[in-house]
Amino acid sequence: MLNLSLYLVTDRTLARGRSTIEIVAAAVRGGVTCVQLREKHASTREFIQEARAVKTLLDSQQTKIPLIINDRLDVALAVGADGVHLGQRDMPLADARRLVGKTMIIGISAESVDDARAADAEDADYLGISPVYATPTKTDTAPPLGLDGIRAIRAAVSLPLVGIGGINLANVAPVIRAGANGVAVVSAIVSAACPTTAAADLKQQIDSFRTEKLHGNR
Ligand code: TZP
Ligand code: MG
Repeated sequence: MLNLSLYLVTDRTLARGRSTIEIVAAAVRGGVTCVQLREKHASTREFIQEARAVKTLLDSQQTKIPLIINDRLDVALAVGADGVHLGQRDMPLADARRLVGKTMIIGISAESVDDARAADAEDADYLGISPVYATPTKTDTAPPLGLDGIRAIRAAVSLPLVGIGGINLANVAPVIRAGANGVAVVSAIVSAACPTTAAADLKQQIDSFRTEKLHGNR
């Protein structure tokens, strides 16, 4: 079962000089349940090299943590990653699915209810709801969907939902309460003084709200 509760998305430019592998290792110690390697400026060769290194690290963990590659199905295939994450301007979901069938997890960024319905109809494995809050980390986003956007998408599809954009310890709880299965974060972990503590604190918040939901306390 895919656990998307705390989903790390990497960004080497926000890591304060630390390497991506260092950040991923620290975040894994803190309890992230999924890792997306996001490289916007690396050459294909560098991207593959880094993806292999992250895969080796994740494969050495006792608990299986899936590796998802941002944008590039070819890189995901080359390194035997668990999945690929595609935005609305990346390779169309139908083409990606035709190329890899059900052998790979395919996540899709949904910027609207229409995007969510379309990805659901074409058999996405999960949706990134993007962006939930305003964020300086990605500048070409649609306007923030907010908690109402999560509720609307939750009502429209039954796929697993991951909120992304501007999420941190102070605002994570309402995202889960609004119906997201998990949250994806960049700066809240990658730029933290201690990525392990940052991940552990977020995980604790998320798990406590997920448990509350399971027990019907709210
Ligand atoms: N996609 C939508 S918002 C975003 C991405 C990659 C950036 C999220 O970064 P942060 O630092 O968690 O706001
Ligand atoms: Mg993309």
